[in-house]
Amino acid sequence: VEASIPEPQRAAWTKHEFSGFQNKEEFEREVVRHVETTLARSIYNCDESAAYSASSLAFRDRLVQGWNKTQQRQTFTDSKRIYYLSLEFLMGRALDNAMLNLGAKEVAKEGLAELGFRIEDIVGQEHDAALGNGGLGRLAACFLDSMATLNYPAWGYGLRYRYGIFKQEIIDGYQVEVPDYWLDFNPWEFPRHDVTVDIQFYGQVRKSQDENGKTVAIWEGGETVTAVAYDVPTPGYDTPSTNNLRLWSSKAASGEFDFQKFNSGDYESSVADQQRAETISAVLYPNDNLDRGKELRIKQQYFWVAASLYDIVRRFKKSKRSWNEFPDQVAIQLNDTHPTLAIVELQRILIDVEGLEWDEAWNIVTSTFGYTNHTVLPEALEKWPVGLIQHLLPRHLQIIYDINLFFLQSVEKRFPEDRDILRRVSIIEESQPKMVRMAYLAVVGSHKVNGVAELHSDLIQTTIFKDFVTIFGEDKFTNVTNGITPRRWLHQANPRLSELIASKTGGYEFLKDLTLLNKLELFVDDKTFRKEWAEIKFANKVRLAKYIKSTLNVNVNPAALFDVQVKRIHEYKRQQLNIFGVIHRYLTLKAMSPEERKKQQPRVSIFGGKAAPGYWMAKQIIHLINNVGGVVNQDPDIGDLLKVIFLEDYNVSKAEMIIPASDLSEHISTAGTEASGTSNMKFVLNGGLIIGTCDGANIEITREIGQENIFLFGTLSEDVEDLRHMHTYGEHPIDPNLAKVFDAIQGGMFGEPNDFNAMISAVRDHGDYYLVSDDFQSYIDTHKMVDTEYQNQEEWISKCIRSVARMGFFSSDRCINEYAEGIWNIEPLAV
Ligand code: GLS
Repeated sequence: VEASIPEPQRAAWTKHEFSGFQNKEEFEREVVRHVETTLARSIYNCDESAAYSASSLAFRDRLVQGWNKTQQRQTFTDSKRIYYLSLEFLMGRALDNAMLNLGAKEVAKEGLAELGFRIEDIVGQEHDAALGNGGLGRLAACFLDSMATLNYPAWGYGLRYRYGIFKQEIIDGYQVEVPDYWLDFNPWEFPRHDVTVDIQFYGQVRKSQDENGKTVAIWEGGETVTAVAYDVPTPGYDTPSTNNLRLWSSKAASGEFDFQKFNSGDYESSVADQQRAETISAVLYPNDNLDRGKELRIKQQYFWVAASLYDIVRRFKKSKRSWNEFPDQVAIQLNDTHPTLAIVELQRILIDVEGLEWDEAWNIVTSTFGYTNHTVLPEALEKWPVGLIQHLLPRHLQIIYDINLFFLQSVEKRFPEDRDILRRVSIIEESQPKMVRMAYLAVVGSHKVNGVAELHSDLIQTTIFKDFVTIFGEDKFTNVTNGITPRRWLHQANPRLSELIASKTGGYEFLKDLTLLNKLELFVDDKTFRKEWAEIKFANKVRLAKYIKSTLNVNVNPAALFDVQVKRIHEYKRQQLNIFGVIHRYLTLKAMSPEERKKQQPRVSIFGGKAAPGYWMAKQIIHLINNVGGVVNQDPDIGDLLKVIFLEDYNVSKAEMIIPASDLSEHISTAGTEASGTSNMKFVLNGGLIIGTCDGANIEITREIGQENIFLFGTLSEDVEDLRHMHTYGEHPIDPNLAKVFDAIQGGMFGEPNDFNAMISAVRDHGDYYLVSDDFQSYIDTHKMVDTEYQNQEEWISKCIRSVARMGFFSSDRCINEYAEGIWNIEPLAV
């Protein structure tokens, strides 16, 4: 690799080895320097926000050193890299994470204290980087943390949305969406105005002959938009490795800003061009597990994958290797089908730009990509109208047709007797209008396809991809059960618990090898240990109770059982089941005598989560929860026995506060619908128990921690189809307890009687697709068991400790190692 500084001058550079800060004094000096120079403030006007900015800049300086070294090491060793393509990265806050990963939080805490600030207040100044909807985006963020921690040469590629996921306000019980403009001041990104790629849209394809007489396709005309790189350093824990997350921002291509128009006074339309280009990366689509098929969305997808591939190919070409080495140097993981066009784009680059033959190119392509499926919900599976792709990406549509043709030919040859198989597996769905099935394209164009939990990986192989298993064989399909980073989800979110665990397991090694948690089993019977454990849980609950008081002005008793369901609001996740259960509890308490009530276990039911703005039913669920809270929380008969709380604007940093405060959390999706779930892992890791269905990763959590430590209930996934069939064609009497709940709602107990008719009808009259009635009785019975078991605190805490001790498997480090070995074929870089 060539250095841009000639040999004789390099000594002048290297003598200035910059070390950042090593101790409290140096940290303070850096903060003061940034306040007084970078921010142009002083001792007279340094508020918490300025102290946050300066602290971040001080840490950023340190990150950059590791980052530079990591990038240089990757370039020099020229080892294989993994590129993780994800439309979502739900990063949360960066400062706290940087402090912990760099092992300098104590230094910062003391330094800030001397400068007159509390570290919690400074960390709390930061705006979440919320470039994601839910689990899928947060998984990508956990993966970045693990890839850096394990020293894998990895890059993330995404979009730099100007607006992340909206902020949720609750007004009169209804969700209202407010735009999240988060880029005011973001010290964690580096604009690379010199790293740009021009991306083409629309236009036509013309056939031509090259100098050897070979027919080639020329894609010309249309419009060009420029992608500008913004780099975000992502540090590993306890390692100098700092990887890069490259986010693309769109702007009008140079020359697009039409000076002709500008000078002739047509200022507005020239600005309009500019704005149209910028629209591409303007906003994150706020849907989770739902595909809306909007044109701008596929423009985002192509813009991002084309820029990323250009970058990847450019980096590969610097090594001057031959093309057949591409898959030895490059692994690309598709986080869901959103980046599937990358398959087509790489094929296009190889045949149209680099002049490779189709078969050689296609071999390279399929050896390079891996595809992770994150859902089997039909409404989430992406399909794009052929006409739209024809218009937007005419050359890509031709290539998709060719990929499909060759694929179907090979299928026909192998299964000549199955006349229907071609229709079933065709990448083009012969519907009106014709559609491109992105998941099929992703399967055909990848060498490995994985689901995200065992049940889910089995399901994709027996349902949506069944024919493809027959065609490609079982080896192509695999499972990698999701994981979470213990750095953020234990050490950062729950520092006292982390410290207690460290004191018993031999230091903080468990943060790098989570299986070391198993040493905690030795202390389950240790009374003082249990007491400390319980004190920490209580303190976390007190903190959440204070937050509830300050934001909602509701008093909740921290000694009550905190029962939490925080996640996106979705019918399949069944927050409606939860709130119906809460209403049932309320009705039961109301019917009791005061003496009987005294014997009941006090509870706080806590909800949080956003509904997609266009998802009307999900918004109704939020409304009902708030209405129930409005009635129950005021009821003097009930007092502390039951409180119902809806926490506004659930996001990553709120999760860090809520999860450590939970006694019981709800993971109650209809069996077979939640691909994995990852908050289930976070809650257990923080010493809470879970109530859940046999779905997603709940099943593996049960296997690891023991079924005596989890409250399972409800229909099994293998029985779901039959029940649905019965609902549609047979008898479907509503559960009698649930019927009473419906009567209470429709009798006006929780506001306008008719407001919730649709929610009730979905269960009573429209086939109860999510099996709310079928599972209701076992759900409330299981909650009764929870109440009884919670009364025996000693036993409850023992269960929590045992569960934590057995959670080692769910580290995202394990998960990334599985991807690296089984899919990417990549090794860590020695540090
Ligand atoms: C999701 C699934 O719904 C979750 O169950 C899963 O944990 C997550 C990460 O694999 O992916 N799929 C999706 O579209 N959104 C998700 O959160």
